Amino acid sequence: MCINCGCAPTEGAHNHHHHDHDHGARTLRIEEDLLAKNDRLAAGNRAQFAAAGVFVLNLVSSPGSGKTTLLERTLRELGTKWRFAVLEGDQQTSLDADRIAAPGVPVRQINTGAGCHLDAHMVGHGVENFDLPGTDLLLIENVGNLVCPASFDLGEDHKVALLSVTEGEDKPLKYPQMFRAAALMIITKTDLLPYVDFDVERCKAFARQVNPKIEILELSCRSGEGLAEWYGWLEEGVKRKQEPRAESQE
Ligand SMILES: Nc1nc2c(ncn2[C@@H]2O[C@H](COP(=O)(O)OP(=O)(O)O)[C@@H](O)[C@H]2O)c(=O)[nH]1
Ligand SMILES: [Mg+2]
Repeated sequence: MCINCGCAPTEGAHNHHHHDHDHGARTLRIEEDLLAKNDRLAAGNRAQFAAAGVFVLNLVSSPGSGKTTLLERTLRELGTKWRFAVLEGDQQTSLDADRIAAPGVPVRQINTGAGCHLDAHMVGHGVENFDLPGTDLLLIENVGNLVCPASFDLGEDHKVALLSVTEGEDKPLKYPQMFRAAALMIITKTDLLPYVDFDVERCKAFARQVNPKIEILELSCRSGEGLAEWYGWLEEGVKRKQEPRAESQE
């Protein structure tokens, strides 16, 4: 377990000062226990979401990449088409949950305190008061952090990694675990491209280098460019998730 943040890094990470081998072995065991427990709880969440036919996304990025802005815009434009629910993760404050407050959309804030990621246990409790069978899409905004949330399965269908053009195109290479864990990378704030040295094609190539299967969208919540493709991606996911239920109801 990482002594600094209390979370469990994986492969290759963890070059802290474990000169003592026994201590290292014990640390590894605790990490495995922690992740195994999280995976069990995540499987429970996933079963619950599948039974309810809810499409669940776990939005991950560094702080400020535009997660809340994208949620706000999506709810504003699709909030009458589908039934949404939102979980907002942050260390402190309910600022993001307050921003999200949209008529008829249940929003729940989860404060992690010193914790740098959401885990399956928090999400399981977070959705307790949601009407899941009456929900099409559950959007989870994770704590802003490109490292730790990669290791924690919440029971989501997909992790979606946002990367804004002000962050540099090398981030998929620097934080490969996150981009490997994500099904979709969204390059955000494309309206700012004229002002920054961000090479979109290189960024895409880096992302595909660490995850050949990753899907990629580019959008701007300011100009609206690319939002239609994002909505299309969401729609496909919702339909796919609801198909098995629609068939069994025939
Ligand atoms: N220019 C521009 N700014 C954006 C865009 N999306 C978000 N922002 C700004 O980026 C900052 C951080 O956004 P926020 O949604 O809070 O990021 P989060 O920390 O990932 O939730 C805010 O000042 C937003 O207004 C965009 O598409 N274009
Ligand atoms: Mg936010």
